[in-house]
Amino acid sequence: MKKLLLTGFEPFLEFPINPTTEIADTLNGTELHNYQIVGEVLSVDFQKSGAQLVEFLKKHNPDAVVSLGLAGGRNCITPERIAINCNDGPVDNQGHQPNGEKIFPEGPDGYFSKLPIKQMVEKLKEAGFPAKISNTAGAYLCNNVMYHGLHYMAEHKLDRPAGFIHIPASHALALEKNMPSWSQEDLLETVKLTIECL
Ligand code: PCA
Repeated sequence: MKKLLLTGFEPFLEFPINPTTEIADTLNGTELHNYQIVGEVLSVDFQKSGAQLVEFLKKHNPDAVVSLGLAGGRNCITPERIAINCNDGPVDNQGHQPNGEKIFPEGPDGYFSKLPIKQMVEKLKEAGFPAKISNTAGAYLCNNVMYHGLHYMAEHKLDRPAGFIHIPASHALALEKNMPSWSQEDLLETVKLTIECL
């Protein structure tokens, strides 16, 4: 059976709950569409998160990588098309705030996702879940982690599905912070459907 690394993030900024934490924890250790799922939760820390992902890639040597992040305010599931070589945005959980620096000074400007993002969007919509491709993952930790993963794949010449999917808030989070939200069950179901596309 193949192995899939599924990552979520811890809560950050004004969001006391990150629905991706629960998804990574729930699917950890399960079998899905011929993949053994290894779920891991990443910090929101410019100095640490990328290195954590790379450690998990080395430790688990997965056949596929799907990283999840919360996009508070988005109203649908958005597989990301591209990661850019830039750190920017608000403070991380350690109080660090980058200012547009490159993630890897010698790295390319960007990496395209190695996930079947079009098929994922089609599959989700067929199943009744609103979804669309996003052309920007921002420049915060989600972009940073996506870039780290794809950079590692490129450097090690690993041609494997890998990339990032942003998801909306869960209802539990929206009760704390008013924003568009989905049920945690639906969020979980959509992640399972995207894995089915691999
Ligand atoms: N979302 C943030 C970082 C962690 C998360 O879940 C982002 O979109 O960059």
